[in-house]
Amino acid sequence: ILRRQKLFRSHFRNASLFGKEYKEDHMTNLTPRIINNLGNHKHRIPNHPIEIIKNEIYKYFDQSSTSFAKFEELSPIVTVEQNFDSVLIPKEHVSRDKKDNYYINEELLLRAHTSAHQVELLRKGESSFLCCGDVYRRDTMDRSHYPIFHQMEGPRKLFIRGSEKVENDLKRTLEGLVKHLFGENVEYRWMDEYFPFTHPSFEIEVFYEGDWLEILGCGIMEHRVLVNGKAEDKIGWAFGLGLERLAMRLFDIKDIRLFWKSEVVQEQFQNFTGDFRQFKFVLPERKIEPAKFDLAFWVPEGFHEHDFYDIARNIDVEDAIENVELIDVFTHPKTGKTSHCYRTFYRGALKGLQFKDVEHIDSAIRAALQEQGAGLR
Ligand code: FA5
Ligand code: MG
Repeated sequence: ILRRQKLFRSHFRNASLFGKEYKEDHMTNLTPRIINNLGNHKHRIPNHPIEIIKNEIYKYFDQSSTSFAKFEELSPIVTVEQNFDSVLIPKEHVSRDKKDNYYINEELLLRAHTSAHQVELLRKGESSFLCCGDVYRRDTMDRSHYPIFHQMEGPRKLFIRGSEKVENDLKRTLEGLVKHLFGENVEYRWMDEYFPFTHPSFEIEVFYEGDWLEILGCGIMEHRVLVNGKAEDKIGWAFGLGLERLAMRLFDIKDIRLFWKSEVVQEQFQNFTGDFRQFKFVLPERKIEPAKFDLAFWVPEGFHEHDFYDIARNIDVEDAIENVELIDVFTHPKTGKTSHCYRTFYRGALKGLQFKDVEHIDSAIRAALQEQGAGLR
């Protein structure tokens, strides 16, 4: 296990986050890649598609009779208590797992959702608000997943307890938002969901170019969250949505890496007219197929698929990897050792790659795996 943490810890030791030093421990799993991008968020960059969608959502809520306070500069460094306990996520819940989150140490992590700020804002006496920020999750590697993305949380629109209109208000407001973004004729559906902090809970899916796409989670706030927020005499609802998901659909952005290619994105969105339903992002045509590299190894103890993706992302700072598939898992009948085989697809989001660069990344990934105790096959 000590070996496994080497990659993370050796780099973390000298790192400070926003100029402050933090103690490291057995939970520390931040990588240099993430540390270097901390605070490099997109929701406050003028004409960035994430900022455009954010403003469009603001516009919708600003039309209503209630006024919404806006928060978009809260630090992404939150306590375990904020991210999980304050919103009633049980102590043993899988979503707390180290394989899914970037921990600074056992007390602090990079927020995995903007719901981490619900209780904090309630306690300040806020009642209707929108809270936007960068969130961090260890996850798979493909065209729709990136370890940093943006969420918008809100509004905790509070009513006097006992009001029956809450669920109607939630549905009416969010249906209005969906129509505002996707147009009056949008096809959408309500799905039942589960979140520890809301009950009942729902998701909205939008039918867009042939697919049902989950765009937000929401529900009536659990009483205990309101108690934590010192608003126990109230009742209200909340939602959380992913800005990349919306931007990808609305602007036809087919690869999530493009949000990080600032110059190109900026250049195209400079001509944005404000009519976001007419505007499409134009990707230069690419005829090349991705280059495929397979890598098989005996996994060190406690190794998780997400560890591979994090190692790859840490090395692939220019985002040459389009996606990775775990194509084979096998346990040796005699030794009991487990082997994983990953297929990595290399292709730049914008331009072609040099074969030597790809080989360079591939061998660096191999070296990093070996350093963590993986037995290459
Ligand atoms: C949440 O994060 C809840 N905090 C949402 C919520 C808030 C529910 C308030 C109730 C009340 P979830 O993990 O499903 O839920 O993410 C919410 C939205 O974020 C998703 O609907 C999706 O639009 C977006 N999202 C989630 N994971 C990713 C990802 N890996 N990449 C891009 N967008 C994502
Ligand atoms: Mg969800």
